[in-house]
Amino acid sequence: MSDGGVIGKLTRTLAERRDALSAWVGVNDAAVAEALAYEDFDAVTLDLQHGDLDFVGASQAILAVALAGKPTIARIPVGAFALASRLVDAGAAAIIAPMIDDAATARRFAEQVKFPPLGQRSWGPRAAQKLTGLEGPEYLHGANALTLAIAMIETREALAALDAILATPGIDGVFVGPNDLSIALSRGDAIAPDGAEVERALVEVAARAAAHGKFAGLFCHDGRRAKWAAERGFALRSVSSDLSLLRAAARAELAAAR
Ligand code: 3PY
Ligand code: MG
Repeated sequence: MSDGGVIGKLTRTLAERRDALSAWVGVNDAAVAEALAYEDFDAVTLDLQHGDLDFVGASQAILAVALAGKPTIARIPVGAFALASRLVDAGAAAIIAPMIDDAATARRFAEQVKFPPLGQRSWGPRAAQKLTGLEGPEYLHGANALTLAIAMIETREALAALDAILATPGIDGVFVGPNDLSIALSRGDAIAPDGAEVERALVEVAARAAAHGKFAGLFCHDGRRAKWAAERGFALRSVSSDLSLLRAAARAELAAAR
């Protein structure tokens, strides 16, 4: 019986090491995800909410990342739960859903990622069977444990409903969006992802997730923040983004050249 192949790697890393660093990609070209996959990341996240990625581009990127031996996480646009099903069929190991504000929305999301009896995912795991090494009934029975549904916590409503979201069947973990959370906490006044209000909320999110036996994740704009977050109990952290890395490298080389 397969251990879940490249898709199963994400679940194993989170369960065994509680430490997964993900690249963050918005460019709709598999070559970008592929290049980052060959660096020492544990996973690559494709951003279909704020990046240019579309479904076909994401499907191709998932395969390129898999060839590098890494699992892919996909972030869907707000409420695009049908797309979550298509992305797990295409071989995404996890889906991050933004702006999950209550248990009912968390449930609707998880239902599209998980097969019955846990959810209502429809059968059609095109690339997912190959990438898990599980076929037919083996995939049907193994997929729910290998394919993660991750709810984003980035509003006041989500913080208020945190326990209910974490207790939702099929939700495997939560992922904080510190930019939106800071906008919400300041009532539209500021973008302060590293501010004191967000940091207070992060302590609470990590503690509540641990109490529910689920993992917490954080969007981190750089490696230093990702290390800081690990020390505060965030198992899954993104590190910078494709375009930020490109611009930072350009600035560094130009400074060296001048
Ligand atoms: C946020 O910080 O709000 C995010 O969603 C990260 O992309
Ligand atoms: Mg956000």
